[in-house]
Amino acid sequence: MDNNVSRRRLLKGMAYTSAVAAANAMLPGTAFAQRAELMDQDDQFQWKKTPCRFCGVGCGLLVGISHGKAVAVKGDPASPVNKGLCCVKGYHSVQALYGSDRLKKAMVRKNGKLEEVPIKEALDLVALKMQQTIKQHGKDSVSLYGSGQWTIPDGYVASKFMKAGIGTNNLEANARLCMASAVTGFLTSFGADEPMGCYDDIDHANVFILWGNNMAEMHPILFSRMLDRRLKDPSVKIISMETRTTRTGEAADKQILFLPQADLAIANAIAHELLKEDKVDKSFLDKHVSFKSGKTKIEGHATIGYGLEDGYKFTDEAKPSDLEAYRDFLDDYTPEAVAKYTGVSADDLRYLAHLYGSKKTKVMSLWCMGMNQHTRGTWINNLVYNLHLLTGKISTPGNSPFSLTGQPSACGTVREVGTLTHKLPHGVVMNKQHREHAAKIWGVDPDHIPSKPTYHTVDMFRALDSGDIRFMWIQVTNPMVTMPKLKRYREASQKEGRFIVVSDIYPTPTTDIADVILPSAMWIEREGMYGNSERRTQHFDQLVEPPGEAMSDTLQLMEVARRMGYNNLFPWDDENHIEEIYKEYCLHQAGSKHGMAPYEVLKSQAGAMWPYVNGKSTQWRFNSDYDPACKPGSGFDFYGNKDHKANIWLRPFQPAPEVPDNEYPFWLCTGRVLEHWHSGSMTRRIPTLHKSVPEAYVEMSRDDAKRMNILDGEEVRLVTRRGKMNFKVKIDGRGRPVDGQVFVPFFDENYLINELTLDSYCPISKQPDYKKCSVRIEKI
Ligand code: MGD
Ligand code: MGD
Ligand code: SF4
Ligand code: MOS
Repeated sequence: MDNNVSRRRLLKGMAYTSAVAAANAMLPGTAFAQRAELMDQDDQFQWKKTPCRFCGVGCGLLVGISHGKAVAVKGDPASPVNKGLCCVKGYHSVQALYGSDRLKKAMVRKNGKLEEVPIKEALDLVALKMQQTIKQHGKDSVSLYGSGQWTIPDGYVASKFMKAGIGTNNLEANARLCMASAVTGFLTSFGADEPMGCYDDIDHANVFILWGNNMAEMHPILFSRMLDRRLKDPSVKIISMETRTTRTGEAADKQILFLPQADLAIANAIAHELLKEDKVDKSFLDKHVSFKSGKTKIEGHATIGYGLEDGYKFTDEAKPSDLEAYRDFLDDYTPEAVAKYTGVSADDLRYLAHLYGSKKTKVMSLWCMGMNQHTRGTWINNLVYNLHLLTGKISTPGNSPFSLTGQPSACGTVREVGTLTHKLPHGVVMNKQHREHAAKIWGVDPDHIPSKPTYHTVDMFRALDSGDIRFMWIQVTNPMVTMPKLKRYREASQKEGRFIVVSDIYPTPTTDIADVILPSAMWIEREGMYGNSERRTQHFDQLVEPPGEAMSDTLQLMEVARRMGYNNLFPWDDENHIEEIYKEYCLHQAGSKHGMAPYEVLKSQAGAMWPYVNGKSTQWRFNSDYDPACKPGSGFDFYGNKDHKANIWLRPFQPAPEVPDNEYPFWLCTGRVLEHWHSGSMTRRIPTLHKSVPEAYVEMSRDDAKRMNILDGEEVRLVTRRGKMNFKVKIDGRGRPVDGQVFVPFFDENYLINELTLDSYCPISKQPDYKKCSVRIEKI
């Protein structure tokens, strides 16, 4: 496609303006230096507050505006999240607004070629196509695929449009690829989504245990906050469990390498030791914990039950259990037995148990994609909660199992507003009362909202392939880079009779397959809110004008919905629609368990945390000293569950669906690097960031390379059961895999690693596992 070629040329030929190697800025301490420099600059700009547009840490930024352009960034000292700090992506974030190939005009495919049209015409066409498709193939033949980078109003309007307007549950978001296991983990253990603690836990904990989370690169400001805590109190310990050596492991007091998928057994071994050594909090267990065993039934082949398509049946019912049954269950997980297949020594397993169990420690566990992108993602979330529940180290300052989010509003928009097939802004579609609650606020008949979920993300693309879905509108996500087993889904989108609409800010491999491209106004080119990892909602005003005819995703959705006749659902005038939408959304969440801070509060301060009750953010949920939803004086009250107790789950170790064998002898892991954001569409247009990591590569261990006679920088071919691709080898780079494993980042659209990854997923959360499949390395 000519579009494609010209984009490649542009990205390759970009002028490299800055000589600062961004990689340096990740070294602990440098962030502080940069901040000081920026603070020194005199006030020639107007500084306006906004949350950062990139990761789920949700740093508060001050953006310097001059002559209608965003020209500088500094950390907002008033933000309790980052206290004035900022990482390289934050500092350079405003440059993402100004790439020279920003989409400014709508485009429509005519006779195979994309042609510019006025945006009103493109919106007419989208509405017409949606109506025609519904008429011909039914409501469930149209779908909307959104994002954890959607603002809260985008997600709210999307949900209202699909569920209250059209009457279909064909709404999903990319956070399914990211946060779904975290959600099902919370729901099965506590009956309520999102962390009980908050970032202030970092300032109270004295032991940090990371479960496969490369925080130094992915959550850099929280990582600095943790290092800062250790500087102030040298007895603080940071333990990084990881499958390959990263900057996080290097900065930790102790690194513990483990084999992929082994985390399940490790968590059980720690629990085994805690019980054996009597390091459990008996009174907490008696009062606040229920035991559950999963009656897991998988029918069919052994590797089935991982969301592959061969008609498996997976059931996971909860049966009541007890402490004695749990003790028996853990017999298989002695440190010696577990050491044999996890790569972790029995001594290290005992050491971890000692840290969790010691009376003197306040423990914070942290994780992200290592545990969530996992075919037993729900289970491993449960198993880490078990450790905090056994020891009663939860919901108090510094004692905190903390599931980190990735995207700026994966929590705020996808999980809270509920832009998923089974969700509503409050509750789930399967629950009649929840449907009635939503329908009342929306002013529709409750029966208009279908009670059955339709397709989760992977299934939605499979339905596009089968033809059950004919129309897909994609906003703020780049699935033609980021879906697993990509080739199949790209081919699906190109089949006869499929119509794809893409809203983006730059040309991408996803706009390449579009029939209509809508140019979007991004971040501070419109008003909005994001919700970060610690339940903090943050507001930003429109600070600059969007380019050309670019329009916010909220307005695009409303414009199409109105053209389809749903005017009564979207009565707000364009001037203050964001305020009105947010106020309506708050009606869904009202109450002491999930009340949201009023619009005016969000406008005036650096965010507020829900449950926001009586003018106050709640920092620690389920603890009656802090959380007004708890029964007063109860100590702890896990009110998400009917019995007001949290669940300890008996969950076994099970192997990954695809493991290395003779034909494909290596593990392939994929993930991120500090300088790039996901598919790289924005960060590859920021010269400093692009220059620091200009191209994807495969990381290999020095010994494997030596054994195979492969040199650093040499090209090799990676082959999986799904595809093959050539990469340059990187040895002893920033990340260092152990023998038998390789790692490839996914930011580079010229190397679509997802053509090689596997689309199997956790059968409970439906989140795919991008962290492991088997691969062969061929010399060329
Ligand atoms: P990844 O690179 O996806 O990052 O943040 P992370 O999850 O920290 O995952 C790498 C980790 O997976 C490694 O540390 C590895 O040890 C672990 N891992 C591999 N296999 C296993 C396993 O079997 N079990 C366990 N427990 N761990 C394993 C992701 C986060 O980053 C997300 S979700 C988003 S949306 C954001 N994206 C992003 C970005 O694109 N760029 C930057 N710079 N920051 C980002 N922050 C967020
Ligand atoms: P992004 O690059 O964040 O990746 O995957 P995606 O969401 O697909 O895509 C965001 C798109 O929105 C970009 O094209 C950007 O240009 C555009 N954009 C930016 N601002 C706006 C806006 O305001 N409006 C509109 N309409 N568009 C905008 C992320 C996904 O990737 C995630 S979250 C995870 S956790 C998965 N991780 C993962 C992995 O670890 N390994 C591999 N191999 N693949 C993965 N894929 C998943
Ligand atoms: Fe932005 Fe995340 Fe960096 Fe904070 S840590 S500045 S939120 S990318
Ligand atoms: Mo990754 S939400 O998108 O956390």
